[in-house]
Amino acid sequence: MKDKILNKIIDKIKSSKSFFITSHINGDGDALGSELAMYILLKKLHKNVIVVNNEIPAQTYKFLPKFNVIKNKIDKKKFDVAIVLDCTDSHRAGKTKEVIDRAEYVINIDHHISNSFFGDINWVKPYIGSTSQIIYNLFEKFGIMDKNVALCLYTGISTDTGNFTYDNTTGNTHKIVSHLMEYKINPSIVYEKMRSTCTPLDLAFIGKTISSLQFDSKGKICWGVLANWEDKDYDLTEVIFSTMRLVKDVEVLLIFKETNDNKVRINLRSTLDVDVNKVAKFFGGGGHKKASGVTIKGSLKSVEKKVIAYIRKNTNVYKNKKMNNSLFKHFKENKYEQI
Ligand SMILES: [Mn+2]
Repeated sequence: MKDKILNKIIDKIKSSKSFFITSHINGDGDALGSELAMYILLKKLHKNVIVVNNEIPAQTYKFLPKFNVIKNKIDKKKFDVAIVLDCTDSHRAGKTKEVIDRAEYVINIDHHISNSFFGDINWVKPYIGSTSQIIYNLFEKFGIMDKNVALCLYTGISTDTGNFTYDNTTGNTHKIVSHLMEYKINPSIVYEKMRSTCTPLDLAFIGKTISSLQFDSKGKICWGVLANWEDKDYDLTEVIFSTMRLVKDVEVLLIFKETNDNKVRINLRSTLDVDVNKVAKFFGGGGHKKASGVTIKGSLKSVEKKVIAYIRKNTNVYKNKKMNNSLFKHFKENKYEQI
């Protein structure tokens, strides 16, 4: 099955001339890494190819080879093929959706369980940790690999596996990474580039967010609110999540962000068994079992209440009877609000 789809994609690439590559809004390491690897592949095959995203990516990623080819200007041209990477739905691509819709043929390559199969061909593998890991097979088939491609794919895989710590990290992930490492990737440089991104002001902002975190009375759900988050030129969501993850026994993590149009953007993470994709889906969003997102209309307070109540009632967050008593006691003594 896998080879059938893969071979169809290879045939389509071989027989087409012009390509448009895009991904989801606010591209992360996997989105950008897989886009740039694909760009390099198509260039090597002497194709006409451009990469356009909803916005110019965060400067954090400028260490990626060919970073500057990523533009955010919509081209009126019609392309033979649009390759959409790491994107659950063409709407998630933001303003590049119109170019996808115009393309003669759409190749959708993704690993989100909530993918809507919007392509003419859909190479969707929800059980693989990253889009970069999926497309590695394409490079294998073409027999094309070099240091630049390896760095792009490594960055994508490393990003979406939480530096090889999430449970989507498999033996196969390590096998692929072992091959990529032959191209002299320096993991500590990639890690530092991705991690050390904050300014002192960002740190103050993170501190403020962390000090106002809230917990449910059993200490299983932890959530925070990002104020004025749209003013930041770098998305601090993952940095804040990684700090929230330090709290013992917490199973569901949420970050609420107010948008200017009376909507609230919510990012959800799960550390154990709770399926946050189902939660996001209920409210009209989606993603993965352990990482998902949704935007809901309404005020921050009402959305917060609705979503937390839904998680408490409709997920297995309290299945594990062991309560987080130590945490509860600790926070009771402090200023943390309980509900
Ligand atoms: Mn991804």
